[in-house]
Amino acid sequence: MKRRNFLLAAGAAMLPATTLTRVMAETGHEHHNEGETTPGERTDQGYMPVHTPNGWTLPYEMNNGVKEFHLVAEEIEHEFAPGSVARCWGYNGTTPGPTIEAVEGDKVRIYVTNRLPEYTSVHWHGIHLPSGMDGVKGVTQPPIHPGETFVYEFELNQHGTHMYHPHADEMVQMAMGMMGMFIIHPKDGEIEPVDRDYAILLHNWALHPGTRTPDPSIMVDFDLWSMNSKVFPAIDSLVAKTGERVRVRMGNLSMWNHPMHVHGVSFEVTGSDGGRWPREQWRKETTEIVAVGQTRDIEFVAPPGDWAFHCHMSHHTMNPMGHGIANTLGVDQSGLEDEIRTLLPGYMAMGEHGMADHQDHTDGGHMRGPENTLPMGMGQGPFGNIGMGGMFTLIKVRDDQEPGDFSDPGWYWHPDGEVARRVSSDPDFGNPVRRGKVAGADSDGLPTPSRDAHGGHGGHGGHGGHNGHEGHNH
Ligand SMILES: [Cu+2]
Repeated sequence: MKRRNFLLAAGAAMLPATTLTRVMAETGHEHHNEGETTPGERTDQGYMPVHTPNGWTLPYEMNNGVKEFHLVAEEIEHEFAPGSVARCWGYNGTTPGPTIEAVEGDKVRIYVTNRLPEYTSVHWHGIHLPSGMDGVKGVTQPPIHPGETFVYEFELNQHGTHMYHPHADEMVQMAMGMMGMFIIHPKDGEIEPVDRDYAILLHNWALHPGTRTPDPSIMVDFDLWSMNSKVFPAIDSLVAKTGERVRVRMGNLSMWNHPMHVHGVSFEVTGSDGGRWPREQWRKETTEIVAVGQTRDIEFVAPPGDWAFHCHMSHHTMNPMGHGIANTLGVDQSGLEDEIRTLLPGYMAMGEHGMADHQDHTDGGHMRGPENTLPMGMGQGPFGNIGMGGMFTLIKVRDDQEPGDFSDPGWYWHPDGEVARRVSSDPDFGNPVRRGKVAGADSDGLPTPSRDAHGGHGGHGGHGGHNGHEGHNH
């Protein structure tokens, strides 16, 4: 029995690769490093391996010039963030499955063993291959039934950021987490070398409050928005040394497009599953939509600081919330709260001033919330609660982060005078220029902009009133 098979049989397949390596070291057995890569160190083939935050890269074995990989489709227990654990489906013990890495020109042989309760298949998304290796159940191959192992073999004739996922009962299998990244490095090296290469798979989940299994029938009302199947604050930070060239490869196998935004830099969009684009096609952006089924590579030179990196769909940076509930913004619910408490002891009305108070109540222990369900926003920063969750993480860039060191450096220490600060606690401070009708004591409470700022007041009769800008004209 091969060493690797022994470990898999011992249940080590449930452990992340780093743990697996440690287990191997601790057992004192000799093990070869073939196919295991270290982010930050170039491989024998000359490429810089990718780093998959919260994830790992699948080791391979060379067999007569062919790179052999082995994927196991199986049910797993997955934690989205502390306080939310679900029964999901993935590969080799994780969702997303391990990242597969290879080089243009490589011959690959990928074994797929099915340990799910239903059939499956694997489609190699964006990769050029013989039709019969394309993994569409019923079209190009029979199903891989539970207990069976199929083999896929093809030669890689392209480079770029690709993905893998089933094309068999895919509504269920994708909703349960079956997906992974497939990175092919160019055989002739990069136009411009990168120092850090990150791979992130975007996904959505309908893990309804109080439940433990994702609901595959949901089409729009998702509860969790994830990077590599984790939600903030459990998503690893992306780290870099000041001045390093960072590439972030993003794939999207969710049901929504995600406009991914990086603070602090204008990045260049440099590639996709079509490969790294020619230089003249690179374009500057600060937000790039990664549409469903697409991959996009972005690159930037890292400036020092803590920089938010997130989807710009505002709901995608929140955690589970009720759908289809009444809008309570600006509504005094104090009477209602007492009535509901007679039916639901402990009920707490919220949302009158926005939902920011939700996290304070949850953190303060006033409100327990449903079992196995995260608060809408969670995570503590150096300045208090972080008002975002879901598809959100930080890019942490430090002058003294060693090349190849991917450990989290903690919070940024801002130089003196470089943090936004309070200069007044007076709401009337500074006489700012304003237009429109401001909600207040003499209004009906609705902050409706006035459409007749010039019409209804008998001309420019020298009134200052709410229209402060007119004062500047005199
Ligand atoms: Cu999004």
